[in-house]
Amino acid sequence: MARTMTAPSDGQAGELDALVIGAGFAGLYQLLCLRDRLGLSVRLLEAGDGVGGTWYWNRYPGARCDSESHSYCYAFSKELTQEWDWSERYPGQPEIMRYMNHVADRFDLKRSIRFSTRVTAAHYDAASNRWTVRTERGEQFITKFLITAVGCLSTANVPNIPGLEDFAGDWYHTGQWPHDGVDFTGKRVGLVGTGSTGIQATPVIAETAAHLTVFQRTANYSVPARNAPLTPEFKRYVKENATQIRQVMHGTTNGHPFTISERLAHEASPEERQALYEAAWNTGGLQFRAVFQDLMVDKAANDTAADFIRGKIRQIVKDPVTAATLSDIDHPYAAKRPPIDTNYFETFNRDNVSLVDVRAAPIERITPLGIRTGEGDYPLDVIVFATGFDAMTGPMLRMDIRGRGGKSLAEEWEAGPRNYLGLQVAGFPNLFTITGPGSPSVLCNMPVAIEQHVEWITDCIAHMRAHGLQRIEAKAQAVDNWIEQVNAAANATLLPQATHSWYLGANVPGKPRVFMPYAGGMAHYREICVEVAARNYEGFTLDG
Ligand code: N01
Repeated sequence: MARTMTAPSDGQAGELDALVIGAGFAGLYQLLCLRDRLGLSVRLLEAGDGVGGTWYWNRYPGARCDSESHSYCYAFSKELTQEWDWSERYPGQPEIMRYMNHVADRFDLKRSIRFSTRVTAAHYDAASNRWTVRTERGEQFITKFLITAVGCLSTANVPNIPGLEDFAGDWYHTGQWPHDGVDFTGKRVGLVGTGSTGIQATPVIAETAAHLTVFQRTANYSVPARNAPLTPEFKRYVKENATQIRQVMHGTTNGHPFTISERLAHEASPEERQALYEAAWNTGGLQFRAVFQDLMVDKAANDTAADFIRGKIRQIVKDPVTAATLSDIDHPYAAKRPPIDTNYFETFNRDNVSLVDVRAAPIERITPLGIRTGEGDYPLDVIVFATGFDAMTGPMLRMDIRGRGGKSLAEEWEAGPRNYLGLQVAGFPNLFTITGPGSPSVLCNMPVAIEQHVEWITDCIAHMRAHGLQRIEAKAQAVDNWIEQVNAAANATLLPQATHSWYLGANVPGKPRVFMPYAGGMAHYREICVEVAARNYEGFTLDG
């Protein structure tokens, strides 16, 4: 029989004011805001045995963030910004974990977190206006507000390739990496997938594996990251200019600490364009996408960037067949999430690395000895699946969430996610979804998107308490209007042209093809959210 856990944080008796699911960037800050700023009784439930969210699970070789360190962190606390020093331009997974543990300890958050506790179900009861949340351990929590901070990329997508169960070697998904690491020394390793993860892992695995075979289905663009230790001058600059840096991040489309050029690609001569791309290539990182204003909206402009990168791949990779396969890219640059790398293309010049084109000859099955494609057998000791995630909706739908009248979220989202502002689903009162589909989320530097959502939710709950309001629920009409805006924003860009992208759910067989994140830009989205709140939470029903 299920045990009812009604003791909330800090040992007080009774039901919870709020329950938060997930101890990544979003959950930790939401806990802090609700517990310490609003004084609510809050409990956070986390499946892992530590904080970190996506970084707790993604410990694969080369795991590192693509956002620059000084922008991939919280901005809400001046003291925190001043006391923390990042060591490299991009933070590696272990350093991000140190940071998140530092935050959790500094703000005394762990006492309100229950680790190793996976939420399996959350059901709403209209009569009591309460959510009952159940866990895999058989516990039950009652809460007024339920906030999911489950991340966008936390449900591993292991492809359903026949024969995997018979494989005699070891296999791993990068998003569920063993905490004590994997030793590739002397092993024949096969890596499936060439998204951001595969592109980060390839050079590192190649250093120790006897042989690494990369199985590529879709060729991908990548720009050098140019990671390096941060200089004392840069660290000082970050601390002295924290406010200005934050203003830049808040003013841009993607929440990064650099601005997007106002020039259009065709305004520059071919020589000038080449020089600008060359400079951006040398600078490295996601700034490459910001060289011209129209790279994400005008195919002809995008082609100029795409051709430049294809040319670089052909220059770097010595074997012409491998170079042709790596540069045969079928979608606009950055229409899929653009990876950045450290020696990815260079790695294919190593004697112990080879590329297999599984678009030309698809993987047929996994045999006890390795991977079989339409062209032959590849004997392997280890298979690494860098095959991504059931993104955005997956983490929500693997819980049995039921709103008014017992309607499940799975039913509500059968044809794709539907909500208002990415924050609330009609029929699911008092449930907030941090960085849910329909919000900028994965198109933005995540901590920026997360802080905006957490603060909006906190202000909303504070408003409700100040006005004696008990329930908030998105109106169906507001959802319809918002979905139209989400679709219009995506269609105004080149993003939907990458038809196999996980932004569209296309990487998971059977998943509805709906462009999930809001592509209208973080700065614009923030304004919309501010206006909605200022208009007395327009589009929501609030009642006592
Ligand atoms: O996953 P992906 P990811 N047979 O979905 C291939 C974030 N991230 O883990 O394109 C063969 O992008 C698939 O092929 P195709 C970032 O937002 C951030 O790399 O579907 N291949 C593709 O090549 C990123 O976008 C950081 O044809 C199969 C690959 O697997 C997101 O996570 C670092 C296959 C999957 O690429 C996901 O990236 C790393 C099959 N059956 C990741 N199934 C940061 O720095 C799939 N593939 C913050």
